[in-house]
Amino acid sequence: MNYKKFACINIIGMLILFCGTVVSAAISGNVEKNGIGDYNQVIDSTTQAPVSQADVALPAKGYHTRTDDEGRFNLGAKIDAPTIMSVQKEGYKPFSLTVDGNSFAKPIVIGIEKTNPHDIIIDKDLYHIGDDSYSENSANAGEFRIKAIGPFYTKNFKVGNIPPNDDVYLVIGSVIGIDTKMARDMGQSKVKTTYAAPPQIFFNGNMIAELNLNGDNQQIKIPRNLIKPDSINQITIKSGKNLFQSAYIDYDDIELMNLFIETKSKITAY
Ligand SMILES: [Ca+2]
Repeated sequence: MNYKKFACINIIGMLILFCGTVVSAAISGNVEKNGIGDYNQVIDSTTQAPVSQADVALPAKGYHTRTDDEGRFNLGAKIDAPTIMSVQKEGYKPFSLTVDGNSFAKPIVIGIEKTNPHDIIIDKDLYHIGDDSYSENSANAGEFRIKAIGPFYTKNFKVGNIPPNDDVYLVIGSVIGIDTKMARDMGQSKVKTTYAAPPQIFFNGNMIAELNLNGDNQQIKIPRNLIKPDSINQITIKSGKNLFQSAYIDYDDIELMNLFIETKSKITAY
């Protein structure tokens, strides 16, 4: 059962390091529990038991499969450029991971986590935000398959009664295609001559963060005073503009998937 002793990879460690200096909101770390096994498998990150009948998909490629009784799955689709893979199972937090051709050189084990009572799943679909006009060198442009919904995404969702002392985070499962200067400097975008302003995240009309990098599981702390309990709240994500195009407005084309709200109890020191 060696495969269960999988290594933890901190996918966004670098991200936090770089984002921390530029966004106004706190982005906290979250360790993705992935590793290498004997076959591709989805497990419960707490119990390590296999998760059967989980939906595994590459939405941009229109590819879907399900895990078997042992949580195993095969990806029958060829991955030649980074794309978003999702794993969905009732009762679990929606999971996504940016994968490329090397991701499945060896089988991977994906740990998914049960939802907490106060978690709110806002959206589990994949969206392309922008204007469908982008450079072939854009970060992950090769994988844009779905049509843009326009330069912004917005969604209303119900918030219940969140425990008053909990910290509340907006989690963006995966985002690809951001062509900021930082994404270029980090090697995520190959666009040499231009870059774009970062996408902006609004909560009930207030900007709470800017996204400078592509990556998985980006967590944005939502100031509690912006949250309207027992009422409808709104999240909006606006694509950044190409800062080197003045003749017309060119929005940065990005794709994102899995938006949810996570609450965490503050750790009390005694
Ligand atoms: Ca564009």
